Amino acid sequence: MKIGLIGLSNSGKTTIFNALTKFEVPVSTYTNAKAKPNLAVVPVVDERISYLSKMYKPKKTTYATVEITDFGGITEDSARNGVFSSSSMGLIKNTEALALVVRNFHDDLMGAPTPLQDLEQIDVELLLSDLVITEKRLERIKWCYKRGQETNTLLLEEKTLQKITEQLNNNQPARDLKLAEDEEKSIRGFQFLTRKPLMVILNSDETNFGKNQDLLSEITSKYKAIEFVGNFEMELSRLNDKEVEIFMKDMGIQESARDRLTRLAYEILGYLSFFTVGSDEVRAWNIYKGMTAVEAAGTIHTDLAHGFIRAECFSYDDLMECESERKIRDKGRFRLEGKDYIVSDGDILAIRFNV
Ligand SMILES: Nc1nc2c(ncn2[C@@H]2O[C@H](COP(=O)(O)OP(=O)(O)OP(=O)(O)O)[C@@H](O)[C@H]2O)c(=O)[nH]1
Ligand SMILES: [Mg+2]
Repeated sequence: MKIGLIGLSNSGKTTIFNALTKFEVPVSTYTNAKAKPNLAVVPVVDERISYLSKMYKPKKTTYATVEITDFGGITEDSARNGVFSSSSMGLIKNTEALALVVRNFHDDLMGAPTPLQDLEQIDVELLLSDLVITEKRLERIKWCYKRGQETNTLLLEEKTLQKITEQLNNNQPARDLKLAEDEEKSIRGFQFLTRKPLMVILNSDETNFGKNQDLLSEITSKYKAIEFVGNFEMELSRLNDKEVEIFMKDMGIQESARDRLTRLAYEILGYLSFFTVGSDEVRAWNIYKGMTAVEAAGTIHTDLAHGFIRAECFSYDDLMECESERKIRDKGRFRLEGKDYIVSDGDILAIRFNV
């Protein structure tokens, strides 16, 4: 799972990146536009995996991972000059979801926070950035037509890009546009920013954290959102577990920043986890909700999908209840599932296949 942290300059992206990753990238009030994005891969802490690992005692335990990238700030009018530098743009295209960091703390240089205006500004910049792409490409397609290259593929791409352009011109993100499968395919290469799933991170101050219900409900009328207290949570990542627990309770934080972020990311991406277990490895895998057993097999290895025979399956909850695989069988909770079985969150799968 790959998530990109974006937002206006000085909204606290790097601070939150540090809180999420326990990295210690320097934060500063002076934006360095040339700064390279920061990148970290962190495990998704899932107590189910920890438990399975205790039970199966495998040689190796593999958690699912989140790749977090902290991009440079978006500045006013940056869409026309490129919201992101071309090297950042390459990285951002690879992210699956965007986490938009919005400043909700007083800053000596920037003054009082204006989260709703900031949110609107980023929205506009992202829309414009996509519009620049559609317009450039549409011009290019026209040029191809003039040279007699009027293929069906190009016609379809043109039609789709026109739809997107219209959507963006109406101030609507491309993600809200329903596209047919072939239309979707025709524009896949562009990775429009407003087509990526988006969440908002309201980055609040120690003094106002937890007291922003009105603001949050206004934001959540449009986006999925969570509130962080960036500076504080960055400091937490430098303390030991016992201290962290006390400080979090003090601030009224239920779960670590990383856990809150990954939970929301699973939700906006429509992800679920299934597990594979054994004496070699206990491992968590992410797939989209609605994926079938054969698709799940394919995420493990393409050979497993090609040679798929069946999936042997039981649920984590059944294992908790029955306490052993044998009792699961005794109780008739052990299932044999075919290709089209829709995998559920917490399924434990063993794929049988022919090579
Ligand atoms: N009071 C307060 N200050 C914060 C918080 N988060 C970040 N800051 C401060 O805001 C300034 C900018 O923080 P960064 O994390 O560097 O912001 P950024 O979004 O990465 O900035 P750019 O990379 O320049 O776009 C620093 O001085 C931080 O200490 C917060 O939650 N509360
Ligand atoms: Mg930064």
